Amino acid sequence: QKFNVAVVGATGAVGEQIIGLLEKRDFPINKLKLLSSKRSAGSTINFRGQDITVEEATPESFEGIEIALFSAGGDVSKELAPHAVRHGAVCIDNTNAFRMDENTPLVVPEVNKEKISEHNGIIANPNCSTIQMVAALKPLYDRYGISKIIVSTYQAVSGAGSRAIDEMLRQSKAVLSGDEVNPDILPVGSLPVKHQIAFNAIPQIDKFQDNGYTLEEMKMVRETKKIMSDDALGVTATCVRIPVIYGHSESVYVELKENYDLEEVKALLAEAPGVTLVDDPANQQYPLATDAAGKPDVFVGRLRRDLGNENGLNMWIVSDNLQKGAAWNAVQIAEIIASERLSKA
Ligand code: 11C
Repeated sequence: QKFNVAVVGATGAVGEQIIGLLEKRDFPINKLKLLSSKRSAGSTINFRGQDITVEEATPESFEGIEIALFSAGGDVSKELAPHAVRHGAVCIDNTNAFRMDENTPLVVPEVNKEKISEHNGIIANPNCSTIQMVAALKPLYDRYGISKIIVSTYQAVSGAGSRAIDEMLRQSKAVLSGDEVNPDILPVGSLPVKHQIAFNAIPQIDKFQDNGYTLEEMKMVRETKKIMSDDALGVTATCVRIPVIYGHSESVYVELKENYDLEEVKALLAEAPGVTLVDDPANQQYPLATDAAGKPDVFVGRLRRDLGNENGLNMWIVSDNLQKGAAWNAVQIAEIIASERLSKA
């Protein structure tokens, strides 16, 4: 059996990676429909040697579609995912639109793939900075329990889209040649104040909420509790944009519920699915965004015990935000749905 698949947001940074992964993974596709906004429709994208014309996404685009992968922004998902469901498709949504909806599973396959079967037509893909953190922490959560997570992120500009990448490169050249920088996109395109990203670190990703945290920080708090199915789990986040193109890095402090053996922690992480341990300080080996870029794994290193709390553990977690943080997690979910359907067929 092969599936009729739609990719909504096909011309965007994440959509491009989804299409590349569907091809690379040899996903069982009967017909691939590539959808976008009216503005981007009409271009062609090559898939398995054939040029496919990108069409404007409308409520009727989903007729006959069985699996729809959305990454065209929350408003598009809110408007069109219900139509895709009406036409019988299962939607895997990469936006914030349905993540905290209690009828929508929020899934990282390494953590809670059993939730996929509880869907009502939509499965939400978490935020990139959350995905890589929970994938790395899951084996420790299962073995020791976790009471508190304190995370600071160092996030790549590609998280804010391809225009933010262009802005960072343009500003870098401008600084080096002594020209005006003229910030235009970051930290948040729709807000009036902009800041320089080149040679800088901006402690704001997305809009501020009434509680003083940004939306990105609150996504990490809420999504982590939902994915781990643990409302009592303490999470506090500070999210920072840095001038890196691909790959979010995270400094994570976790307080485990019991004392641990550091060598056992390393062994657990070395065996964890989707996780690669890179932790060899004597040889200056630790995860780097430049090494993670383009790869599906979550890389973990700099493991060390807190000096004051024997249950405290510090670590450094890096992953390509467009791969495991977005496209790969979504395609993994699609693969699980496809294999379940195939096993029932
Ligand atoms: C960033 N994490 O790096 C954001 C991008 O909710 O899926 C992903 C936004 C989301 O700017």
